[in-house]
Amino acid sequence: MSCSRSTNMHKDITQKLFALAQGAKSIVVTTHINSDGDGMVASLALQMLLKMNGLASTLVTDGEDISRYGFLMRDQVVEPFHDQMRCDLCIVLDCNSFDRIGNRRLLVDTAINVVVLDHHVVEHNPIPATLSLIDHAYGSVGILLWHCLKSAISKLDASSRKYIADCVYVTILNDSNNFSNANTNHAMFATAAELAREGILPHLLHMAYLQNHSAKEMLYVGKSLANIRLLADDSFLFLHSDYALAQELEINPSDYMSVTRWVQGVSGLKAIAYFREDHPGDWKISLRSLELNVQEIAARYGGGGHRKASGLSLKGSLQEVQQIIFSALQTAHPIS
Ligand SMILES: [Mn+2]
Repeated sequence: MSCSRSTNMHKDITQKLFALAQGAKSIVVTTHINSDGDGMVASLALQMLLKMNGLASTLVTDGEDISRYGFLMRDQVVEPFHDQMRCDLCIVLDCNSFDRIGNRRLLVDTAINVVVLDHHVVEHNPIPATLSLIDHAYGSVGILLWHCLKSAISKLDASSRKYIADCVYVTILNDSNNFSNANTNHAMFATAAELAREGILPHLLHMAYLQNHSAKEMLYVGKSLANIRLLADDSFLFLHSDYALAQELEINPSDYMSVTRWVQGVSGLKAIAYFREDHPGDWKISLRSLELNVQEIAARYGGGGHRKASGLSLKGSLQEVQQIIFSALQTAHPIS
């Protein structure tokens, strides 16, 4: 890991980004499918930064419910993707692959210029970009924005800076799971200290973002936890939420927070695999391990992420997809 590097070598791309933005008649900011509190919230921050510089943009979603970011909404311009959408400049955050952008590939393919800002390892189908900054040393893409657009952010008034700091802090809460994931490091704390200096209130952001669960969501989590199974001499923990559960509770599972966070820290495990059935036979799988390289497994099946935390999609019955993951974990490489 090049963690120490990230504290010293932030590359400020403000000039290049703003040159592209000023030359564009229309700007889209977007992120990966199954958006999360890093990509989506970093998009909110970037839209604000552009707006404060007189540059209008549209945040294009996949149509997902983004109400859980309601506490960060300030007249943002957000539109779900449709086929007729076009833009001069398409800025993609927290994603560098066509595999993770879904139908919004059309926006990238037809844009005059594309900017990719990300902190994931480059896997399949990289998105070609006019300007790209991809560095896995950053704990969240929000942290990347904070440092690499610093010369623009520092010129904002105090309240806009505070807004962007709030957003960046939420991206940290999301990607570090409240400073508990393996990406928590000196650079992340140093960034958090800078954000605190801008006046953010971490306890309120924590409550608004990480503790904002409905009773229904807790029921979904609880019923998923009741499915815990231990395999391979109790070294693999598997759990799942099937489509029937989502239907029973009348929820869209992809609108909910990660169930894996509730099993992180279970002692004696080599790996955790969480299986979520979003449509019948259509499983989104999250892999977590401190010992095994789960990114290799995810990449083999068209997914991606980080060595210790990755995701992929598989089709089949629960038994079938669990067998695939079980075999892959048994032959997985240790993290060197
Ligand atoms: Mn991220």
